[in-house]
Amino acid sequence: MKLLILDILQSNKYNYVSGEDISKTLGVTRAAIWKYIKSLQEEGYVIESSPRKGYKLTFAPSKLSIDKLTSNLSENTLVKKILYFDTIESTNDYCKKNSENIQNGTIVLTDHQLKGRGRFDRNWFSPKGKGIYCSIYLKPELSPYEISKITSITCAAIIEVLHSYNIDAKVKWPNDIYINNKKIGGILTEMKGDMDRINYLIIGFGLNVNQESFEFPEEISSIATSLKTVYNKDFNRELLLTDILNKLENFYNNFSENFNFEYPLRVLRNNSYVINKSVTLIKGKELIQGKVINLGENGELIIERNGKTESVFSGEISLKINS
Ligand code: BT5
Repeated sequence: MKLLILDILQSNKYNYVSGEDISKTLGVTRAAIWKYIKSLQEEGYVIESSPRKGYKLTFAPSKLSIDKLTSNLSENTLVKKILYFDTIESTNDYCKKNSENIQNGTIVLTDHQLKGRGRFDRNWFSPKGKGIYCSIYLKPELSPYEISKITSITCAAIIEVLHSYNIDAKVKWPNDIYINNKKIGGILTEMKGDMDRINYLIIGFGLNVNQESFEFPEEISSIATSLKTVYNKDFNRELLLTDILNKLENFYNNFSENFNFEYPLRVLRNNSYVINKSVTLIKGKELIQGKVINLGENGELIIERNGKTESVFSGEISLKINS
């Protein structure tokens, strides 16, 4: 029923359709129509309602074109299968819950996450049709100790792609992508394994693409941004995602086959948002203050504290830049 109502509104785009007409056409009560309209609004459709004129659709969230992505990525050796959902709780959670049944190289994509997650179970705001929400499920022959490098490689791939669009993006160690001092993306790498073997790996990343600044919820409105907010135009999500997955393929294969981490590390060092800054590292209840000197050979943070240098590995640590 909801889709039938949407169909009527879409074919009358920019014009009002009265509730009575919809009700007659579909044989449902006007109260029921109102309920479906509310549900469409919650999904990101902007529908104006007027007691006298009825309903008018003014904005429909765009949908990722999976056909386009499938053909764009046909040569990508990392992408063996694409699963797409209009709406899902979390693409990373989907991979986890179905880890026994999905094949190595499955990419899970969605237009909308209801429970998008960051590190430490923090929330990832994922409005419909506006961002990139992607998880890659892999079964690599890598040691679990390499996992933080996978996050670094993914950050570096996203940074290089954004630079190719002339976008000056930076990495806030260990997993945040920043533009203009605000967060535009984040990476959540998760794995299951034992001491010396990874059973599976999930590389999840989220990127704010076409959100307007006023669409961010209040709690992140001062720290979050999107490409549209900065550049005042819509970006093609399929092209951006294709470029990221192709760059990631290149960095990932070089790393998993030849252990080549040097190039991504150089990208991270050259585009760090934290080097030379004074920071507070938060590890549970412990706060560590220091100045970031560099990134080490394995992508770890090298800080100076009380006149000494220390290495900090990402693990359970959050980083705050001191003002
Ligand atoms: C991250 O966590 O930045 C990793 C985000 C990964 C999201 C992807 S989307 C596809 C895949 N499936 C998932 O369920 N997740 C992954 P963290 O460093 O913990 O940052 C989380 C913090 O960023 C939150 O506490 C907010 O302060 C802020 N935040 C939330 N949503 C945001 C957004 N859309 N843009 C910018 N900042 C946001």
